[in-house]
Amino acid sequence: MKRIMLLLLAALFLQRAAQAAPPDSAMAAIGTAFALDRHEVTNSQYAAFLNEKGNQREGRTLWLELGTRFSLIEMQEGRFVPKAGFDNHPVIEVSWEGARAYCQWAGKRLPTEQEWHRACAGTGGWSYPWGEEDAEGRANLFGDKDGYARTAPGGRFPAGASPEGVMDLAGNVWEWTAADSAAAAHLRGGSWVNGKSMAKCTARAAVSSDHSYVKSNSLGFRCARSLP
Ligand SMILES: [Ca+2]
Repeated sequence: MKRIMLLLLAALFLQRAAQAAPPDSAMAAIGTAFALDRHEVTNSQYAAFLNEKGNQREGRTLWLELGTRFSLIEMQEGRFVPKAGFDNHPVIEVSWEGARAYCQWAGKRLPTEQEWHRACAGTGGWSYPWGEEDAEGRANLFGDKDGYARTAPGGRFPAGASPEGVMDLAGNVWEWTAADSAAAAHLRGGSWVNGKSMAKCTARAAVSSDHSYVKSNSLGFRCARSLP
């Protein structure tokens, strides 16, 4: 009897441990040094963060710009909620500070530019996450020929995955990377506003630059974590 009780307790413990385990399946190990989110951070994930921390003003702006005609998160009865149908689309209109704060809240951090590039170009120095083939059908880029006039839900372009299974590195939204300050931060990967040249692993942009192709409605982020 005692032995059965112990077995039941052990089973319960294992079940609880499985439930409480961090969602590491949502991250891909890149070599042995770090792991990267498989997907860009979504509106529903960012709304959950804002509901816990509030939309703080840091630097020149709020973490999330609300109320523009592009924003995909809105306030409903005092809570942050993704607009209908946009739960799994990447968050946009997010400041560098807002991206950094989210990753910290999630127990992660922004990837460095070097890490982002390694995840995109692999060990072979590829032009795109999938290699050298044309971007058509592999990324959400400019125009609606790819099926999406603006952002796409994460993971809709499996042919565009990196060897380690990271999705949408090229296109969908530009992705913030780590820096000493917002002014020094760069974005990688291009977006639904851009053509394929901006989706190359080597392409980079900054909002402070003269390039008009970087707009807040086309930028988001994903998080990284160092591996022990
Ligand atoms: Ca992207």
